[in-house]
Amino acid sequence: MVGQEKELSKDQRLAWFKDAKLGIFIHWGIYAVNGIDESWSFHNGYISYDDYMKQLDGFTATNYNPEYWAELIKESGAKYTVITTKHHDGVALWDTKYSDLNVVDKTPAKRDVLTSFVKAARSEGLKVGLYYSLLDWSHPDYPNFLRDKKRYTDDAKRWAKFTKFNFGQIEELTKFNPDLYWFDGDWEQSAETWKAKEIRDLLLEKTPTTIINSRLQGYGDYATPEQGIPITKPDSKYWELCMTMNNSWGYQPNDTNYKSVNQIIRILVDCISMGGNLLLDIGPKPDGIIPQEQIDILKGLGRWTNKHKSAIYGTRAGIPFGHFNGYTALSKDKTILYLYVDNKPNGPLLIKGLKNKVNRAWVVGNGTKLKTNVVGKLYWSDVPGLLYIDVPEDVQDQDVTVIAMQLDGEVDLYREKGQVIESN
Ligand code: JFZ
Repeated sequence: MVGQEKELSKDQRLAWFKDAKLGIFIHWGIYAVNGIDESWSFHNGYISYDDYMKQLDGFTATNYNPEYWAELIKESGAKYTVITTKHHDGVALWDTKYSDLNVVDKTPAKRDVLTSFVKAARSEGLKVGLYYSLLDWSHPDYPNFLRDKKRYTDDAKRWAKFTKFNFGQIEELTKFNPDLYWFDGDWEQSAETWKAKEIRDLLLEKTPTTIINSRLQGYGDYATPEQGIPITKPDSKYWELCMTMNNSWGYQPNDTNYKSVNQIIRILVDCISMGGNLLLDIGPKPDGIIPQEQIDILKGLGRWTNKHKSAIYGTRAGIPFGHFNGYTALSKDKTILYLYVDNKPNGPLLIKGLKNKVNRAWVVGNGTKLKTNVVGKLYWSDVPGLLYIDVPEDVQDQDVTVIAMQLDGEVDLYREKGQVIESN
């Protein structure tokens, strides 16, 4: 880079990500044809490789409508979307010139289904992330094939051939100028073997604003706890929880174990309260239709996110547990405290240990002003009183009610054990 053009700082690159809170992940591939585990089903021997690859013939994309996908994702309230450009099975969704194992050459879809989605998502104002599996269990020069069958163990020449191929495909993806790269499968090789640093340098050279998930053997930008919701706030300043709607990443009609809209909203709030993002997955059918259950969840989420925008986007992690019996978040400037009420209150809400004066409290997405009432404040003690807020039934949300409190300044908490009156 030229002298005066300084490299963007990590904070600058990740600013949109920190504010985004919700993304939609898409696992679309030939595994949707039989409705089986993406790639792992042949790797683990639940189906032979040849039978797995027969699914190529069923990937039609007949009803694929990328504009509708993008619209729906936008409607959910997501600010970004991440799509599988190539899973561990090596089947590319774009017209790669480095292998004919792609949906253009090998499936009845006969077209690049990635470019049109990237375009549609961008027209909806969504940031676009590309998922790419570093490992490729189909490539003739990749060492690992089946769980119990390797192609080779030590062969620098073959590995060099694979590396060339891998960099070739990655370079093709850079042409999309992705806002985010979501790598996967890094665990099978070391950073040195993947040339992880060179990959990172290449991506940032081509797209200086881009960001990279954690699965690049230490060369990523943010943490990705998978499936499990963290219990305490992750150490990483930037993190994202990726999660399925049922128990599968790809389309599996037998898997009806969907989380409810209410549960997903509460998981989103959980992430927000710890300063992270939720990347929620959908798995479209081989013809491009998004299953109705998934559409319903996206729309249900959209109802809530649209109503509560100010308490979602751009917020920061809330106050420590103990002050309020539930999730909280703060506005960027830390002067508005948001309370997420995910159960029916059985009396007024209680906030303890808040030193600030509350200038105004209201119901987000509804505007109703609420009365606050401080009791038990002793004039001679530093310990704040008990702050009560009544939330009338008619202003409560069907899923999670959000209360905003404008404080008289940056949030200031009493974190001591209390004033000792008598010692013994
Ligand atoms: C990976 C893939 O293998 C899987 O098929 C899916 O695409 C998912 C999003 O990512 O699975 C992983 C990767 C990492 C962990 C768990 C599952 N992990 O770090 O716990």
